[in-house]
Amino acid sequence: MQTPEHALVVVDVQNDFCPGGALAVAEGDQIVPGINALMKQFHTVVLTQDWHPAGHSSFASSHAGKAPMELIDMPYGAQVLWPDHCVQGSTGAAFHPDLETDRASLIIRKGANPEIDSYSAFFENDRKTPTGLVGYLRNLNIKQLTFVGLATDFCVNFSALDAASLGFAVSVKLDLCRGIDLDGTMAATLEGFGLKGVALE
Ligand code: VGL
Ligand code: ZN
Repeated sequence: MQTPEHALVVVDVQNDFCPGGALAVAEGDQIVPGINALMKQFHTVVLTQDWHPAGHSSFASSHAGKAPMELIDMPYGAQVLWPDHCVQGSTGAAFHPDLETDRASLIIRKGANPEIDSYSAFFENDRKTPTGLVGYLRNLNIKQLTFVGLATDFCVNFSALDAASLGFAVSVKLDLCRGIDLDGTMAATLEGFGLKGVALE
């Protein structure tokens, strides 16, 4: 069992990020049994859930002439355009059916603002609008975070880096993550973890 000051954050283990889903991450479903086992070792488990309104600005379908995986400039910076995914209330937005969600004390939903995407569990992609997660964790005196989930190079990446910047001791359990790898994003993610002191397990 981990100490009460060490929480587990399970990022976006949702149907749309698993094989057969709208934004499938290769082998995304294979991490579910290991995450279920790992959750039993933590007093505090937080789940994140990508949760977009229909017509979200991160969807390629919301931009005439744009295809998924193209980049556009948003007021807050560059944004990858994605296939429609994790639409609020849809089956794709639901957690993988085998994920044991009962031990989670908090489910934090992100990406609900139609104008701003949110990869990180802490801040939207404008890098300043908070989700509220840091207040929850600090209120519980949590000092250390382990991240697992999907996708390694997007939501796990941004969440872990923000956690490190916020002063938590951070590790990522790579065997319980899977990535998208868009033009070298996996290599860049691993390099960033090294630079920011995010430990790899
Ligand atoms: C994610 C792309 C778009 C993720 C979410 O969970 O990594 N990636 N929305
Ligand atoms: Zn999303």
